[in-house]
Amino acid sequence: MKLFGTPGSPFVRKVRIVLAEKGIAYDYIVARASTPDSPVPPHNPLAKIPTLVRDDGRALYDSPVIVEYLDALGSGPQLIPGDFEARIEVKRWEALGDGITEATVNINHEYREPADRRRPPAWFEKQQHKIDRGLAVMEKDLGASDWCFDGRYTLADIAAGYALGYLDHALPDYEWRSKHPALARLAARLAARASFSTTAHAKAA
Ligand SMILES: N[C@@H](CCC(=O)N[C@@H](CS)C(=O)NCC(=O)O)C(=O)O
Repeated sequence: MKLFGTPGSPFVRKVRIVLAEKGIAYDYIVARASTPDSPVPPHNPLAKIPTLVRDDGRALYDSPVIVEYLDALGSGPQLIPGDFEARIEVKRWEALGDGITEATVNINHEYREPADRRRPPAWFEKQQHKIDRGLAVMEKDLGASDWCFDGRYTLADIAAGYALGYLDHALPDYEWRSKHPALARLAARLAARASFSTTAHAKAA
């Protein structure tokens, strides 16, 4: 199978973490989604990364669909529980991680605009509130547990971990650890896993 993506995309990293956890071999095609010559749109009409192309040519998107597909393949821990209520709870964690990451991407992209063309402060506050509220819920739901759901490693931990990793990468001045000690412990625990360390976003030069 082929994965289209870039090292800077948090959603691509999420998929790469799952591929590593499941021990699945793949070709990593580094490609942006919406450059004029991008190879992505023929596979994904939405022109977004990650896009996964299976060996028979069928494409999958977006990251929640891809990780659910991958969880059924390969070895490694089962990341999405089979039981309906448990599955929905893990998917809720995934939605929280994805939503925090979306807001972080939005802020990061907007900062690339010249200062006089940026959106108003109220827009930044709205994105920041999504991040703050999302982290507060994760912190509360994680509590004293080692893992986000049911005391075992699941996609919920990957969702929280890749969102926190992207926060550190994209908004390095945002200090979230002191207010969220349980998440800080989780991030440290996850950083020690090969799936996280081998896919980490490059540090800014
Ligand atoms: N919900 C999607 C988000 C994917 C996404 O927004 N990817 C960005 C890169 S980080 C992208 O492809 N942007 C190009 C575009 O929107 O044109 C997922 O989880 O896969």
